[in-house]
Amino acid sequence: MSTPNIERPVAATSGQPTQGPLTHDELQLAGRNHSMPLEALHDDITPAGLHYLLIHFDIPHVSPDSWRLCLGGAVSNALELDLDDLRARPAVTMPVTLECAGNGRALLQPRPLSQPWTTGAVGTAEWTGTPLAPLLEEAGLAGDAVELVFTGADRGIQGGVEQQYARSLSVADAMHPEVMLAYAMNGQPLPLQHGFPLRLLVPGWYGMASVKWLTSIEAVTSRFMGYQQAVAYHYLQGPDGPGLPVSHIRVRSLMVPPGIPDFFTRRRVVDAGPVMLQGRAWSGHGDVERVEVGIDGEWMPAHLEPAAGEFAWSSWSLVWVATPGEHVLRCRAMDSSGALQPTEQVWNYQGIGNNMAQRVEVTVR
Ligand SMILES: Nc1nc2c(c(=O)[nH]1)N[C@H]1C(S)=C(S)[C@@H](COP(=O)(O)O)O[C@H]1N2
Ligand SMILES: [Mo]
Repeated sequence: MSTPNIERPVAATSGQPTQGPLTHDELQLAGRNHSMPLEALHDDITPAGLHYLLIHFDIPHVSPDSWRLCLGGAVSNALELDLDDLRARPAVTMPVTLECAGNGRALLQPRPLSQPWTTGAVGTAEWTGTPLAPLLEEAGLAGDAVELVFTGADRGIQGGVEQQYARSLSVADAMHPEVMLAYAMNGQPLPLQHGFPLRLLVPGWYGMASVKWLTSIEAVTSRFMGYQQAVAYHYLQGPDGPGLPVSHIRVRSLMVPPGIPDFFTRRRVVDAGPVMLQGRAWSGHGDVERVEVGIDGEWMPAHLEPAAGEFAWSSWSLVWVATPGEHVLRCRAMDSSGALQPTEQVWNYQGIGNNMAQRVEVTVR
């Protein structure tokens, strides 16, 4: 099976990973899909406008008046709900750290051609919605239902396949209590770009699972083989699959780059003396247990605060006494599964899950 890379434009540049300069196609994607500026790591909650954004196709135009969510397929009681129906149901609000599976892709060498993220494809918003499990219970899943397929209103072509953006979850995964249908972000109706009027939210999983502009949930009796499920989002060593499907977020930490940036290179300039290094760390495989900061290759434990929520990042800090000269700062986290961020790249064909420890070069004056 040929497995073209997930967010790669089907254009002259698609094909093998490259060592070459950034392509026009990557630039187009980078302009549409922005990172979170790392200085936003200062705050528990990322303002919607600073939260990273990933949209494969176009933002669909959805009219809230005619919009309906259809829950059907292998169920005994198909449901059709409008936004008021969903808002009238029990509501939960939860901070959730969302990260794109492709975060770190453009730092890989060679570079898989797709959305060229460096490190900022992450954000933590306070999402409000209604839990999915009770809705599935009301719909009455058939005994032979194995998965739920979640389909968005957006449509496009990827890997030569015309499609609606769609992903599935096993019945067991979909029934997790934290999985919700979200209609608000940071206390406001979902912004258009984040899935208005409704999105799925699967806390702990990389972002691809959290289908935006949700229009239907279908219970199916065999595994869903749509493009975003069966071709994209696999850990692979080459173009041929199947590889391992991508699910939960790998442990990662990031720091607010200290001092001030150079405009063009963004290299940091810092004054000598005590500098408060701080950042955030998160994992979809359990709590963050430790964060270490590397100063010129020497690792030191950082102070770690409790997470803002079960599926939200934790804040960390460490005072560094900066001495004049050139320095390399890094950070790495370990989670309760024992996973530790690598300091060297671990390459894969789609450029997925690259949680290599961040590296910040600093000139101290
Ligand atoms: N319908 C739809 N849902 C989608 C996508 C999309 O392109 N279309 N992108 C996915 C990917 S790859 C990610 S990382 C997250 C990004 O969510 P955000 O833009 O709200 O940060 O949405 C996911 N849900
Ligand atoms: Mo993503």
